Amino acid sequence: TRLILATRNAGKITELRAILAAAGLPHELLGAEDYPDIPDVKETGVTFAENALLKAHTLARATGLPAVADDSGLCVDVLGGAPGIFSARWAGRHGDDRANLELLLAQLSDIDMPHRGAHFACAAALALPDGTERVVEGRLTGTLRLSPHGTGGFGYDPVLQPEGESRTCAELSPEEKNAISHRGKAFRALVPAVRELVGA
Ligand code: ITT
Repeated sequence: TRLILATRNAGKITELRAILAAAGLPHELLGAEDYPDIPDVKETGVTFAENALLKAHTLARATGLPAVADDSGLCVDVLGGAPGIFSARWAGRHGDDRANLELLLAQLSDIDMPHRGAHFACAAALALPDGTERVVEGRLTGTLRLSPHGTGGFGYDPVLQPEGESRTCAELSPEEKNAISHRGKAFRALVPAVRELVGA
């Protein structure tokens, strides 16, 4: 059976392929790039779960295949949970990871270490062409460092230091990050639903 990943974010695609393969899903994973004609999904939801479902339903309907989608972001305690669902376009241009990271560090420049708590959140959604849906969430809690460290991962990884770690997410190996990440937790929790609704 085939599953389509409803994301155009290269960092997510790499992680999702590894997470789902490690969880033993035998499905052939197609990327949204295999379906270039599909219109961009307007992320009009106000929660990660709503946006993940929007993306999964749009792709499932357009392709006739079961689709999984990820909506995720960084929620900063002293910013009242921002950037949250706006994490990908915090500095203005969608997907400009470097500008987003710079803006975040500038916004937190007056905030010292004990007050730099934050978490990554991920909603993992599965949608079938007939409209059946499932969605689950995962979190990774930590502290935001004062400057970027490491070259791995993507997005805000160079500044988020997971609780109990001395390294940032960008200093972890891909396997280490996936084992504890918001995305790893959410998609491993989605696997039983994929088995139940898609098979295998
Ligand atoms: P798709 O909608 O095509 O999946 P996107 O990048 O637009 O891709 P989102 O709207 O879910 O996806 O935005 C996610 C943003 O949150 C992403 O651009 C990063 O800035 C941040 N983010 C999410 N997961 C992350 C992670 O594991 N590490 C670092 N930053 C992350």
